[in-house]
Amino acid sequence: MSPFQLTRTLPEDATDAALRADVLQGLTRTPKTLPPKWFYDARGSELFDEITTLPEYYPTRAEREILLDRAPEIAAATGARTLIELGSGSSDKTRHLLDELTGLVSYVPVDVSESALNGAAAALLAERPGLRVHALIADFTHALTLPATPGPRLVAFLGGTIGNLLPAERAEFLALVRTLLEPGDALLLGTDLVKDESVLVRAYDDAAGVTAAFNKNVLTVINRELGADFSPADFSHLARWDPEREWIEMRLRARRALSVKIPELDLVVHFAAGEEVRTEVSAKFRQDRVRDELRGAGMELRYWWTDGAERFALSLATA
Ligand code: AVJ
Repeated sequence: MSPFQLTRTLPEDATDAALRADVLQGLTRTPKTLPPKWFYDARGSELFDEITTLPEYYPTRAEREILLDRAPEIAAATGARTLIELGSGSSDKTRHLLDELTGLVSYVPVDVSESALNGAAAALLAERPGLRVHALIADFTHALTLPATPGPRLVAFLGGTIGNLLPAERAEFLALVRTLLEPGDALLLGTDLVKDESVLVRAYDDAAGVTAAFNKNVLTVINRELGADFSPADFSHLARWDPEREWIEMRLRARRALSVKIPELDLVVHFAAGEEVRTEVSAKFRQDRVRDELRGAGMELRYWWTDGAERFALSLATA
């Protein structure tokens, strides 16, 4: 059997249908919203990679520090023979973990991007001959059918991406993860932590303007995919901290009153001068909230690891 298998659980046109539905819904409601998953076309993924190298954007470095420090403990605590990574992208952040999980026989990266999966698998197979890679093209916020691979299994959801889900979506997602776990399996979860507002806002509104370009890229995606005529220059980038809900919101604010045609949806969208579209929520956590939400989904927090500056946490939970 080939060491690499790719399984598509999403129809080829699923992305298209989902984008249309999200844009129609999001731009015809008040206040207007767009889901963050549409940032990540090839250009958006490139901009995100650039964000992770910015001096202001600490989460990637903080998580890497924890993974480097704790990978041996994670390997010992889980004895994982299969690693399932949700939203694996380029699998870069998993490398330290893979290096330490010496008993690993199967790696199951799950992502909506086929190109990311192929690239990641090729790199890994070169480094780890003998490892079986079973890549899944799937939207992990919906049901997941996993390949039959040996346990114990470790499910990893890194980067703090869980913060992009709203509380109800988070509960639903964690309940889905719980259904993937058999006795002896574990979840490794990355969460960004609540901290000083100015540090958080700078991380989402960097001096070089990379995050602004990333935010506006969603307009370019809608132009290309749905024939819309957004001028990104008509919008300004905003990052706001919501102290009650403890999340960062990214928004795009119309600099003047304007209308945008979206031919593929037979839609004209009007923006008032100063009107804002929420494009991303990035929730920040405290240990209590992580423990409570895991427990609400039938899991128990076993380990809580932070970087030295306590900016980011990795949680290990079991069923
Ligand atoms: C990839 C979802 C973890 O929320 O910090 C970076 C995306 N948005 N800068 C985050 C993002 C703006 C990032 N995640």
